Amino acid sequence: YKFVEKKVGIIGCPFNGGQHRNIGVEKGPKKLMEFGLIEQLEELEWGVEFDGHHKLNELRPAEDPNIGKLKKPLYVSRVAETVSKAVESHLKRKQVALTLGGDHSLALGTVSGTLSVYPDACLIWVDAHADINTPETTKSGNLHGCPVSFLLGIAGKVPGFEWVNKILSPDRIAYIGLRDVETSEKKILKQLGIKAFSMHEVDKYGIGKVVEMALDAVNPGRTRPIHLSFDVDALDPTVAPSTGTPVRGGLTFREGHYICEAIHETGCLVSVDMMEVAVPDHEIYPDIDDSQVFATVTVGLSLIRCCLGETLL
Ligand code: HAR
Ligand code: MN
Ligand code: MN
Ligand code: MN
Repeated sequence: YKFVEKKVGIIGCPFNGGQHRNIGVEKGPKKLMEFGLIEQLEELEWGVEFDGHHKLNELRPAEDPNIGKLKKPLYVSRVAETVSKAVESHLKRKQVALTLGGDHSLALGTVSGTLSVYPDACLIWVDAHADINTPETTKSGNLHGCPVSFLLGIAGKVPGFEWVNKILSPDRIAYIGLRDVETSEKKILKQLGIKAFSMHEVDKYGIGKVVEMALDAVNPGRTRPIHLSFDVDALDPTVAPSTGTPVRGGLTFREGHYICEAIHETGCLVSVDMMEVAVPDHEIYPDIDDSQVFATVTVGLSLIRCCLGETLL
């Protein structure tokens, strides 16, 4: 490991304020832990630190009016700031920071925290979505569709978000798995020349070549720390059905795992997000059954294990 000791700090983030569905994305972290994450990482010989799930509900302001289209801006901002400090504290102690979500607006915090300890870090964003809408371009107003614009410093001034000051250069981010990108987002990706490997490129080159090209783009000498932000909806819905915004035509089980294995092999991984794992109520989402929740939680766990060195042989 180029930057950390073999220790991991788990940051549980039961949060759904960056999106509007009542699908239980705030219940993902607890489920991931209940399914034995600590034991699994100890089995891989990691020292594990877990301080309990963060009580993010308590950060919800009494009043939180929309800012333009943005929904719950103050809540999301406060939560992300708290999470950034948690990530920062684990990284400063030479641990890998492993953040469990929760909706993907949390990554505004996790990546900011990573950049504050490792200013030269690069970001691999694995997702069906680009999450790069700005406060101006977002149609939904959901902040889980916007974190990357804040991280790149193209979101403009938004009250409450003044703390976001660690700016990621556009040549330090690469996407893998995209297939549901809005026109507004495509324009931003093009304008900034951001390396993005959609499912089209995965089909064309294969996942091995795609990961190599992504790493060559953002981390050519494999000398920079890597933050991996993995949105479980990057996987095909047949593999990870229990998530807020499933999009068909996604990564296979093995493609998802390959990404994690290859990033582990660089020795550069310092921070990992596993986001958007949902645990819905049967009454509200009768179409998602226990076996689908089981599949999604267990694939989340096995992706995490691969990030931390689990191999097939
Ligand atoms: N692009 C849409 C929006 O901005 C939906 C993106 C959010 N979905 C996610 N994030 N799960 O990856 O609202
Ligand atoms: Mn901690
Ligand atoms: Mn996402
Ligand atoms: Mn997504």
